[in-house]
Amino acid sequence: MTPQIVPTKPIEGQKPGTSGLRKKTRIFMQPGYLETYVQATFDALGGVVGKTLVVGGDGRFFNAEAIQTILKMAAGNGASRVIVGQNGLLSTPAASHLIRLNGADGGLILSASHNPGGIDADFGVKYNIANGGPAPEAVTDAIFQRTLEIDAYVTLGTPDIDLSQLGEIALGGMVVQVVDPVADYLALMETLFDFDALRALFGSGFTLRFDAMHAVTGPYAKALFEDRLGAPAGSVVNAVPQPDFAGGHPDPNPVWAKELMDLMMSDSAPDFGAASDGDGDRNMVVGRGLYVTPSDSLAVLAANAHLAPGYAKGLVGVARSMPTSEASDRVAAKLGIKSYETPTGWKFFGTLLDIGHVTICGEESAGTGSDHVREKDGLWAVLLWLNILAERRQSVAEILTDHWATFGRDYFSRHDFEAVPSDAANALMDKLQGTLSTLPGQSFNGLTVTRADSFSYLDPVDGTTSANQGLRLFFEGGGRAVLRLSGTGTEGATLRVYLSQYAPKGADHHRDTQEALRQISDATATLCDFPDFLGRTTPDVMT
Ligand code: G16
Repeated sequence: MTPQIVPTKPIEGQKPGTSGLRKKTRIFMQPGYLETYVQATFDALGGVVGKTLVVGGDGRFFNAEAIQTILKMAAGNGASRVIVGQNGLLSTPAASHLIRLNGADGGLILSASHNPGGIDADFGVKYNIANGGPAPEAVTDAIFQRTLEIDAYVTLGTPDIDLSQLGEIALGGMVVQVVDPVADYLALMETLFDFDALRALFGSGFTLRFDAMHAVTGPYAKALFEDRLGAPAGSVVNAVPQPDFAGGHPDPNPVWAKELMDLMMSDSAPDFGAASDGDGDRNMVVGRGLYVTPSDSLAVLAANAHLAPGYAKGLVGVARSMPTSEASDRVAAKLGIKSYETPTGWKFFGTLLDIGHVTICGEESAGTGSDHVREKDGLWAVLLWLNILAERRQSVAEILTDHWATFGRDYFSRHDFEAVPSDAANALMDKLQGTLSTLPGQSFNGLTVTRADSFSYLDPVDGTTSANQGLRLFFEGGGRAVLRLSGTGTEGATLRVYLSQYAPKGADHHRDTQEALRQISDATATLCDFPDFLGRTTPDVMT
């Protein structure tokens, strides 16, 4: 079979964001668009001749077609093997694991994560490197450069292949290996957690509600919680992945997982509630009557991880993204281990994990994970919580109360202004950046700024600097506001305002979160002139 060389044109302005390239599905469906981006990726890697890749996605609209395109292109470009999930499905953490397990050269993950799916919603392509993690900036920059000059892509003119049967299929000179998307991932989880203790927990009548949000974690969660660990049938809901996520927004937070939140705040709440996103890397954790912020979840997991077999020897270090609250830093300080503050984006944790400087990482954007893969991992976080609950035999609320009494509480909330005209968002950020040095000492709504800067990160491994990673305002009394433009949106700009306030040991740890953050929120709105730039002061989403 002779590869076909198909002429194409550069696709300008398609710079990969925080997590690969995300666009409206119809953009990806334009003839030659996906092909051009995938060829640019292959070219930027120096070609894929003789290489092994992992390919899979979260099952959203266009997943199946895109996978067929990629398989034919990989074959046309001379790859030797592609490992693909049955029916094209792979959660992001499972894909990361398969890359590592099989010593693959890299992988392509098709997902727009927590963004909605459908022909009028979002699609995405992300390249992961051989460590199983998202490509670093040097690679995504090279892909971007290549999209600007590319003039042809290579494919194989063959019919689609059947991905519903496990086994190997020849595609030209390449082998397509169709694997069970769940099996290897489950086996990995079994090495990290005490499955006997978890079975005993469910056996004792412990109740769980896991909301898969009609996305990829459904089959994983059913196999894990109901089949292996004995949670009653029906503990996992919305478990069948659907191309449009049943019209929902598969983002596990109190706004988009409202049904679960309502249940957990009601009299019929189970002991533990959790949800995961489109591609299974994010998580939400809720106790009876209590939502656990991702920042607190990271801190609690870091403080208690040693209770699970995979972390019994303790942690080497903990990393968090800059906008995430400082709660995990306090745990690291008490444990006498290193803590790291990185820019937003899981790729920055990859290098720290590779050199063994950290064991656990987490982000305010509902991501937590460890050195077992190089992606955040929603089900892993849920299992670690369950393992901790099985050992401590306390409720989520008791564990949190105890945690705050020991470390103090970092009240935290993120306020998002969505679909802001890009010009307005950029103007706001530019103006704030320009005035940063004048802010210390000034008061806004009665609150004085003590420090203001633009976050910049020096990667300890490759020595690269990532500048302009968010503007930070520190206030008297332990409050902080961070402003940053999202890198995962597909419409206009999303301005994220991350607010935190430390309440030390002995302070009131049971206030309403928005109330506890009100003064910082008001001061930030005044300082940044939200009404002037955005025409509004109320965010679209508060999590
Ligand atoms: C992606 C990255 C995360 C990052 C998030 C930030 O998440 O994988 O590491 O925290 O983007 O999103 P934004 O730039 O919108 O704040 P995901 O789950 O969308 O892949």
